[in-house]
Amino acid sequence: MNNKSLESYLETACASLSYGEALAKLVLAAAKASIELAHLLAKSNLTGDTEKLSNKNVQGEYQMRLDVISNDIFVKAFKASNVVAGIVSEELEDAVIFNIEGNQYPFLVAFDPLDGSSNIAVNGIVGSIFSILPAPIHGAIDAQAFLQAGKSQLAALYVIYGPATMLVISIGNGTQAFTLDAATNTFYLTQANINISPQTSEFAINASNERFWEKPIIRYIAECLDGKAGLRARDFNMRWTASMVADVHRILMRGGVFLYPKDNKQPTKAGRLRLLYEANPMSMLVEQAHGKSSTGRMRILDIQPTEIHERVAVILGSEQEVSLIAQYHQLYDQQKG
Ligand code: AFP
Repeated sequence: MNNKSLESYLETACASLSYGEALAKLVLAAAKASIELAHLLAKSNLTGDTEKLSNKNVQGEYQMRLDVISNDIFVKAFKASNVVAGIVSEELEDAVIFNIEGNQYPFLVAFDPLDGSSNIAVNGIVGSIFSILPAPIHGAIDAQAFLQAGKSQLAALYVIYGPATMLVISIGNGTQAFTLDAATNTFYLTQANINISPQTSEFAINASNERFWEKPIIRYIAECLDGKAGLRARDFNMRWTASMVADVHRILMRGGVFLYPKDNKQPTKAGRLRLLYEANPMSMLVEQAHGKSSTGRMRILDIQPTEIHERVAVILGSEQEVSLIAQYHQLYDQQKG
């Protein structure tokens, strides 16, 4: 294997960062924990771990047993790393602060331990998503410390558990993809400095929600569906995997646009996806790969969060498509006055 390993990439890439050594330690801890989870996922049909539990998480969604198992694996890994002051997890109602008295650890981690877990029972693709934020040094910390705009992230990464287990990361100098060699439990660099094509003919959206969408989204999707005969003068393809990690990974690999817009199915919710541990890390990875990420009305990484499980509309991917969709929102809002 002549590809660079994750360890050796981090050694070089983090060398110039004041927090570089601690960041490398944290990323390797997350990588090691994800390998443990990958092995559990591979045998979950045999161990009966694919079952849905009777209890609901803070999101009001029924938990899968593997949601709980994966959360425990990562919480344990972050606590043991001794560089994480606290965590926010999709599966836990409150933030967990590891050292209540004066903090001396550099990072906060917000994560979704098992994204797309509804795919588990059908052997579909799932992933884990991590957002790494600076922790306030000294002084006690609480959940308020996590309420930082996404542009403050020091790093973002996800692991996708597919035919290959891959780890995709940005520490602010582009987006890199690593592939796991299961024989040696080592991640190797396979796609360096990913560049999302600015134009695409592929969109990802849960089309069953169409009747709940706002008009700019209805307009954009209708024009894609009109194909060659319509305004876009080309045919479009559609994909939807019900796992944000899988859809974003495809977009990083071959372009495309992912939309989970605000819809009127639950008008009080700003969107379905969570800002801190889904939208923000994915937005950093996409922007670092020269893509764009917006709510349709503003850049996601500029949003100032107000609570740790806040939801947001997400439109991300190929720059020209995201810009066009934002333009449709602007025109719609102007017409609405
Ligand atoms: P689960 O983790 O509950 O399966 O939800 C996955 C997700 O948060 C995100 O990964 C998908 O893009 C989106 O929800 C799928 O939503 P739909 O169920 O409406 O397709």
